[in-house]
Amino acid sequence: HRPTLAELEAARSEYRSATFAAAPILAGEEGPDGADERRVNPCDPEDEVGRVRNATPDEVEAALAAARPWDAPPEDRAAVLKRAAALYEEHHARLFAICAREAGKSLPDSVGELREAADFLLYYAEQAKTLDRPACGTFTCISPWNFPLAIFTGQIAGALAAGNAVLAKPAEQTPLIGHAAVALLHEAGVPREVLQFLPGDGPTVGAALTSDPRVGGVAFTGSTETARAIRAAMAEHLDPSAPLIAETGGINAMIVDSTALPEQAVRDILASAFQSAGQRCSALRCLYVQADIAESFKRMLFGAMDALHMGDPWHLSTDVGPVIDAEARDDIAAYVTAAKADGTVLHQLSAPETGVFIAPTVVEVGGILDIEREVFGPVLHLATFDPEDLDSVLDDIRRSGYGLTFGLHTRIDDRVQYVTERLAVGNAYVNRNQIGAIVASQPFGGEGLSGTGPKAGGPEYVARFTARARLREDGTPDP
Ligand code: TXE
Repeated sequence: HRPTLAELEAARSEYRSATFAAAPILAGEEGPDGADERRVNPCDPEDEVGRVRNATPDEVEAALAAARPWDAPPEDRAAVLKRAAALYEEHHARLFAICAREAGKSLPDSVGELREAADFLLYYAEQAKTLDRPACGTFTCISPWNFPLAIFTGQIAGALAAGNAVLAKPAEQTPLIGHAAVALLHEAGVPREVLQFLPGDGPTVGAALTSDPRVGGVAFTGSTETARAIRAAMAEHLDPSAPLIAETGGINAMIVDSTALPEQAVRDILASAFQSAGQRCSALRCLYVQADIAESFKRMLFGAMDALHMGDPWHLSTDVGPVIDAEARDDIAAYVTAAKADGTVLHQLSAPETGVFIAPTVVEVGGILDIEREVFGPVLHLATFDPEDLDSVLDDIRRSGYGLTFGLHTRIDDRVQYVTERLAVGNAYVNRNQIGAIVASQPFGGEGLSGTGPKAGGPEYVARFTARARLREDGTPDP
């Protein structure tokens, strides 16, 4: 379903000032009433989007005790997941509204979230019918705030398709969207003891849900650091056969050589680096431009940046919305301030006064190795290279240790093959925008520090949510 402009306008007027609530959804009795922690719009601190009550330790325990794998036949599970996709579509206006007001997502981004979430449900429903191994038991799904509907739903759908019980913990920043999604999954027919919802903090609720021996597997998307903590907790407390499906960050590069079509490269760079205010794990972080075209290319890039419009994500003219919250804004702003002090800021737009905005910024660097960490915002690093040094650019990119996305703009066919053969990245994009998953046709996932695979939206994903019951001939488990 691609909403029309009129539908988007209707969603805006219907849900502009509605309030939402999130609290645990358990199989058995739920704890105290009353969601009391306020959630406000990152664009407008006066706009209360809703209230949240996090899961108590007793509720986490009750959820772990009540969880039951989904013993319905695969065809029935598939039918329920497909019904859920239809319900998501039916309730699109409400979901768009929460995505925009809780997560600062632009309307096109929210439309993308819903389409990806629905596609995951439909695709994994089909995969459910082809599995020949049993479920792991209870799966914990821990998701980030930057794709609060698509990633949240994709993890749950994968685990459910394989017949697991699911304990879903949304990111602290986006419980309202998670709550709405779980309510629709239940309405579609997922039993309550099969899917429970536990909003709460990472170090409390998240840690409890990844260090209990009753958990048979964990799906996680977020930072590499948290993935490491979860892996350590699992190694200590869970059965060694319990899988960890981790999708983490990236310091993603793009190379633009002198044969590239500059208009096309600029358009793709703006989308890759600044869409969603750069808060995508797939986002372009470090652009390498061939030195002999660098001056003219920079002029063209900065001119195009000047035309970007920052503001309320609900205005269709908005290209760059806010970042997720004040903490993220302060963190990115401190990074940009330090770059300014070093004299490396090449270009910067100006941000609106209210709301947690970071203006798109370009910082000059010597290469990826000068970037200390993944800055999760609209900050693009720029380096130049001489064509005879292409190999050292590739070395530099490899040494970051990440391997999520990579982009190349060139019209030299041999170079495409040369470069892509030498980089271990999950998704490489040639002469196009570095985006994420296109379910069923472009599976998405990373190598190295960027994750464990298998790729979301691809044919192997759901099978990872099953028990490794099979052994190879030499007696070792077949992953
Ligand atoms: O992630 P966190 P944040 C990466 C990206 C970015 C960073 C920041 O690198 O810079 O994450 O996002 C839960 N045990 N990506 O700070 O902290 C937490 O509650 C169990 C990549 O939000 O890792 C939340 O639900 N769970 C990316 C989830 O982990 C714990 C998408 C993610 O939080 C926990 C978003 C613990 N000890 C961010 N600590 C992508 N690949 O798309 C935290 N959590």
